[in-house]
This record gives sequence, C-alpha cells and structure tokens, in this order.
Amino acid sequence: MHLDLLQTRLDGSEKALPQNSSILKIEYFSSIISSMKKILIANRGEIALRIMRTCKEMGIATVAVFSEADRQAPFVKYADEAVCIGPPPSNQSYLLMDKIIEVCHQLGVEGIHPGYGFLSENSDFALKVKQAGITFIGPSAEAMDIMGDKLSAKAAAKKYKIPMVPGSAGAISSVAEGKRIATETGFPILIKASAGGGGKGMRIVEQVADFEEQMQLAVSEATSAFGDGAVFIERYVAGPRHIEIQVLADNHGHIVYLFERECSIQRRHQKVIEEAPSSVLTPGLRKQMGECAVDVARACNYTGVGTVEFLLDEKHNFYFLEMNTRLQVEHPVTEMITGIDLVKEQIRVARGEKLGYAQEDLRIYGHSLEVRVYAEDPCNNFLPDIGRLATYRRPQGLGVRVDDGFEEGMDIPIYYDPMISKLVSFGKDRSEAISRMIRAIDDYRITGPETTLPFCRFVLCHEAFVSGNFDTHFIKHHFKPEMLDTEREDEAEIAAILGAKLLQEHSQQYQQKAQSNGQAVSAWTTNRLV
Ligand code: MV4
Repeated sequence: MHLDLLQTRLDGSEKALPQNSSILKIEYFSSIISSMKKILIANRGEIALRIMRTCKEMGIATVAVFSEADRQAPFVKYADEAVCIGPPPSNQSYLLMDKIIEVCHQLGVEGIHPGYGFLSENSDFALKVKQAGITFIGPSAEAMDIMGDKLSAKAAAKKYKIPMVPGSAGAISSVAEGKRIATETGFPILIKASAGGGGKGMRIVEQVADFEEQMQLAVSEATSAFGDGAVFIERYVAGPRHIEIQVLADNHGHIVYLFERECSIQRRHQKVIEEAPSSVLTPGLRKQMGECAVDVARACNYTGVGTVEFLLDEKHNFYFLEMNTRLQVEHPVTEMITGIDLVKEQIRVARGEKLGYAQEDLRIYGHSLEVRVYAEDPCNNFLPDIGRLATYRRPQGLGVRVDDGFEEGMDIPIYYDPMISKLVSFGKDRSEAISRMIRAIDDYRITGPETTLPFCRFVLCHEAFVSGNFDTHFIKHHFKPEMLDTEREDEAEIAAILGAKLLQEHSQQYQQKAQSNGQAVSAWTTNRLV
C-alpha cells in the first residue's frame, strides 16, 4: 500500500504526514507502530496485575519490578519479565526512581505505568522518566505540580467559574490575618495545609479564641509532614458528601468526564465503599459537576485520567476541593458503568492517540459498588491483622469482579498497605448491585487474618446506606464494633460440634438399646439415626 493512502494515522488522529521524504514517512509510521511495545509497571499487588492484564489485551509486553517481599506475588509471575529491585521497604525498592529507569534502559522499556501510591504523583519522577526518553503514562509533571498544591490548584481553577468553598484566597501569612478571614468566613472553619490532601493536616476551628493555637499546630504539622507550612482557610461544610468526577483528556484538547463516584463512606479518610453513579445526583447536577471537572482539567492542561474531588452540601451545592492526578483505587466502578477500560485509555493517550468518543457518546449503564477488603480487625480498632491467607477463595458469578494480588497460602507482607482485594459488584440498578455485593461477601472465604468484610457487610445492610441517606460521617454516626456479626464462623463451628455431640449421644443410646435387646450391632450401624 502506498504510504500516501494512510493520511489518517492508524489511531484515527489527523496529524499531517511528512510530505516530502519517504524515509521520513517510514520513520513516522514505525514510530506509531512501535510506540510502547513494552511497559514497565512501577507498582505491586492488585494494581500491577490489573495494569498488566490490559497490556496483554493490547499486545504490549510487561516488565514487573519487585521487592524481595513480593518474589512469590502473582503480579511477578504474570509479567513477561520481572526484576528484583531491592529489599522490602518501599524506600529501598518501589520508590527508587533511578533504579527503575535503569531497568527500563536495560530491557528496552518504552513506557512506565506508575499505578497509584508510590511514585504515581511524584512530578520529579515524571520528569526524570521523560528526560530518559521513556513515556510516563500519566499527566505532565507541570499538571501534577499545579494540582499537587491545593492553593495553586484553586488559583488555576479560578480562571474558570468553578464553585469553591468560601475562605482565604491564598496562604495565611499571620495569625491576625487568619483571625480576620476566619471571622469574615464564619465559624466553624477548617485550616488546611496547601501541600496536604486526602484530609492530611486538616484542623477544625469552632471559635476565634481557638484560632491561634490551631493555626500554629497546623503550620508546624504541615512543615514537618510536607516541608511546606503554607495553610489556608475554608468554611467548614457540615455533613457533606464526597463526590468525585472521573475525567479523561487526550493530547489534542479533547476532555470528557466519565461521570461520578460517590465515596462518602470513609473511615478516617480511608475509603471503605465507593459506588457509581451517586444516588443523589440528578442528570442536571451531574452535567454541571462534570463540566466543572472538565474545566479543572483544562486549567492545568491535563492529559490522561484524573479525578476531580468535590464536596456536596445538604442543599446540593457543590465545591471543588482538589484533583488527584493518578488512576484511583476505585476506578473499577467507573469502568463497570461506562464499559471503558481506564488503563487502556491511559495507554492510548500516552501514545498520542485521540479520544475515540465525545461526551454525547457516553452514558451510564447500571450501577456498581466497590468494597475494599483489608487485612484489618474491625473489632479491634481496625488494627492491621496481617499473616498467612490460610484459606482464600474468591466469590464468582454474574456481576462480581475481584481485583486482588494474592493466592491462597501467601503471606500478606507487613511493609505495604494491608489491602487484600477490591470486591466490585455490578447490577442493572443500585439494589441489584447491593444484593450481589452482599452475596459476594458471603461467598468470599478468607481465613488467617481478620478482614473488613463483616464491616463492609454491616454498612451495606444498614438502612441509611440502603436508602442512600448518608454523608461522610456515616461510620462515626452509625458504627460500633459490637454491631458486627463476626461470630458467624464461630457459630458454625459450635453448631458442628453440638451436632457431632448429639449424634454421638444418640448412637450410644441406640447401641445400649440394641444390646439390651440382645441384637448384634455392626460398627457400620452405630451412627445411624433412627
Ligand atoms: C472539607 C470538609 C468540610 N468542609 N472541607 C477531607 C479530605 C479532603 N480531600 C477534604 N476533606 C474535607 N474537606 C470543607 N471546607 C470535610 C472534609 C472531610 C471529608 C471529605 C470527604 C470525605 C470524607 C471526609 C471526612 C471528613 C472530612
């Protein structure tokens, strides 16, 4: 075929072809065809596996890097090639930027997927990867820097009409200024660290008399935790819901929103249950929030998948909080309701391809829930309860997805997050998604560590959850450890012992009766229930 016939790139984009040299044309096409034939996953566990599965579907070879603690992990076995990069602690393995880049050079890797956590939001890493001539599968270092700092994120969002919680316009430079702004804003207020996020370094102040002390604490906390003491003030929104919008942007100026995830069910800023869609958004509100999220992405020239977090108050006013510049843990619920593979989109965008659809082409199909299964004891203040997965059997069946990184018999390493899996359900509507999730929880067999499964079951069965009438304080308001039905395994065991005991007594009586009647009793008949 003559090259001129291929005026449109294989990916559907319309970048002009070099016209005057066939050598240039050959280079141009081979750059498209050869781009990203091998990807390194700079992560571990369930997300590393999840990314590799998509790579396999796309015909892309995978490289795993792993620590000594993960030698036996499924993600290491699943990868086409795997390299041990150090001892178990993350700062001696998964966080070693130069070592990971070195592996790329050795193995001819063309792209790095950072997953979530670890190096995923580290703009220095994104820059180093780019400078090494490797594609970072994520946004630019610049976009990460803008959104990584809450104040610069808000400043960028100001260019568009994005609703934000009333408060200080920028960093608070003195206690006096803070007191004045807090009083103008109206108590209670929150002091937040600009470098914080996800609830880290947040302080609530009820009255002006407490301001000075709280501000000093906030500044010193922010300085020691983030090396940046900048703090700002926001009015405290009571009883909000946490709604986040998934966005997806290509390198050609096209941005879409893939609807929302409701993540209000949290425990100490740790998400417990996520769902899509939210049961409180109307189509109109969804469109408004979606379009705002797209503007936030546009404000920082965002590319790839990202999440824009909003608070929704009781009157259904929404406020932009922050943007997460990574693939999120809870991305599967969005995949389930849109039918879109978000990792595939990340890779396509990183290869320079155009989005294959416009906003009007997207719709919500059904309902999806995700629960995070942790090796933590919900009856003992959620203390990590790591150890060997003595029994590990996943639930299966229609509308059930399990993203995990373990097999039966494996030890959960102490060095990392104790998440065992993400259990995801899908149904035609919310009530079907809930029933399937409860069924899946009941079918899940895990022995060894205690898990958060009974706790998740409790939430799913709670009237406030079922009715959709909840906010970010749900767990604080409704949960006490005594409420958990964790005796169920023990009860089954007790029932079995009691049953055996009754059987034994019965057969003794039967034998005695038979013998007193002068009958011979075969050993095979002694346990017969008559
Ligand atoms: C707030 C707020 C109330 N008012 N901001 C916590 C995580 C971080 N992204 C922002 N967070 C909050 N910011 C104002 N002005 C309440 C929270 C909050 C919260 C938000 C989402 C999900 C759970 C939460 C639990 C406690 C507090």
